[in-house]
Amino acid sequence: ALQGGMLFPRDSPSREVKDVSGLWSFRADLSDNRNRGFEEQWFSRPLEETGPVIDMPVPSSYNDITQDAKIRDFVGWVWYEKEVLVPTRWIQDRGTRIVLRVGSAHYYSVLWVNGVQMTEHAGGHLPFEADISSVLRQSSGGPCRITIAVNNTLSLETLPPGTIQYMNDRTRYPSGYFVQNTNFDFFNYAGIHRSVLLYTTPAVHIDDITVQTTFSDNIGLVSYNVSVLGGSKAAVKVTLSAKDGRCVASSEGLSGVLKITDVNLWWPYLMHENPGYLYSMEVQAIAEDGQTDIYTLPVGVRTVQVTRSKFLINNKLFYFHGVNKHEDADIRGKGFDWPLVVKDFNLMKWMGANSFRTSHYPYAEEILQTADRHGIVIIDECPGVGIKDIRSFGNVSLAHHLTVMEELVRRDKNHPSVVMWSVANEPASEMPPAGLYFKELISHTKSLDSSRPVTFITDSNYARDQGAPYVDVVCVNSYFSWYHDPGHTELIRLQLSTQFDNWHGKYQKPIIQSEYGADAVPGLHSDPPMMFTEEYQRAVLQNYHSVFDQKRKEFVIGELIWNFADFMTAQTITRVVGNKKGVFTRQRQPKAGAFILRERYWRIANESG
Ligand code: GCB
Repeated sequence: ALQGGMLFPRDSPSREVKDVSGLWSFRADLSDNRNRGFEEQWFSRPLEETGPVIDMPVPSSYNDITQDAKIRDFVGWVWYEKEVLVPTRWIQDRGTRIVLRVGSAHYYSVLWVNGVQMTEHAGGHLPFEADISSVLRQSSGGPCRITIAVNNTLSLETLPPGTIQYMNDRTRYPSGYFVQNTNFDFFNYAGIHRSVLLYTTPAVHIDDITVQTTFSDNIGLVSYNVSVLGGSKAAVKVTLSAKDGRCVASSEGLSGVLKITDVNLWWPYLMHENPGYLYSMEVQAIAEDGQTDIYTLPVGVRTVQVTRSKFLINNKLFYFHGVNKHEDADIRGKGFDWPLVVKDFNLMKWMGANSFRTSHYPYAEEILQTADRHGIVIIDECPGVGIKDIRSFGNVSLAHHLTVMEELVRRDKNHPSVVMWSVANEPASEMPPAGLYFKELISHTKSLDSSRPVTFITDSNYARDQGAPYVDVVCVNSYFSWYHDPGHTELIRLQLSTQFDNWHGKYQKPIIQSEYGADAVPGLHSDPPMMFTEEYQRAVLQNYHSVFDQKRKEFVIGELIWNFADFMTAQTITRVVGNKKGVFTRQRQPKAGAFILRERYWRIANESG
């Protein structure tokens, strides 16, 4: 099990946050063995003393920042460095803990401060941090030189998995030539993708908070658990305030239940005139010497329930009409960017989308916080995409997958917007080892969080899928008239009805169409429709929709378009400068399909409202 919590760093009367993102020094290790940086210990001195450096913005993928294809397509270690100034009072006050936190870096990271290794982390989409107080105090107010080496190589033991293939035919490839293979189509953007923060806490500090909520009639119940580190005898006080600042409940002790009369529930938008309602839960940990740590967590009170044919939020029917996304945009790649986040939420609301799946990896915490506030529902997916090789079902891979789920639940457990966990996308779930693999993975996830349903997304045949017995909701991807029977939109209705009846007949579980769609190169037109035109994408959508409309009266509980926006992919003969299945372009302009969805989603919202 993991050590410690991973609370999102927030300012408070006892805590300070300093964002050290911005321009960093950067070098890709292009040496033949890809290992010169470690051999020459580039972390031990300022990076510019060991060779040439370039400017690299953080957060951002490094791939599209330069004009150099070698950097765009680089596989191996890249080195980031920044020297920052730490306030003297942080250093002088020995009761202050100073923590360095990386929101995410893809994929494997090693972190040094002033040449001393602080931590390493495997996984490109979840945060990691280190207490750097003592290293900083040793250099007594001197500089704080942060070095982060990041390696984007994917192997059978990483999530997502990949393989490195050495090309040994010397008539076609130079010696040492290799390529990175993956079983997913999105570009393997790399670098420091989210903010790097320094933050402080008192020595005795709130390490983690877990809340679970329910209600009965007008009474809301928030059960909480707090863990405090750095001193065993701290007293804990908890107060819950409404939006107007009025205290509605309070409690003492490391765990307890807060009772709210006349509770304002957290509702998805389109279901309530006051959606995304959040209380503020202020936790105080008071050490024996009187030093107090304060952390305030937003809390939404809501319930989630799955029946044989329905999905309920606060005991009301919830139908997912939403999108699959990617963290992807021009220039910055997968780097966090507020303008992009706010634009995407505005577009989702414009089209009446009430939900999205974080395909195919955990998104930035700021995105989940935005969804909490706006009342947009999330299926939170771990980076288990492209598990196709039978070796990826081995024990080492499973152990890592369990750890990643622990990290994901630890980070996202308190978000009311998150209503379901997805442990994987399109694994080879018909392979014999998949049964045991998904049984363990899903039961482990449920042991970490008993309050949310768990699923994985399948594209296997219903009769052969080994993982579906363990999911709460069956999520199916299909691309009728695209990867199967290309051009034949007239087959969609028959094939889709059969797909739904097969799955529901076998499992008696509710079903989400978790992907469907077609590529449309914006501006390409034809009537009658042909593949890759906007008209074709529209026709595929309309055919799918007519079947959704029949089946949502029965057991289909959601539809998520693939994809919200066009996104970059590896270069292959099936992709034209990226995947064009977006209903928006990569620059977030609508194609014809976006207007179809907008009409439809608002119509569905108005029916049920
Ligand atoms: C899928 C994958 C998704 C791809 C999509 C496509 O099934 O889950 O990651 O981008 O198909 O367009 O091929």
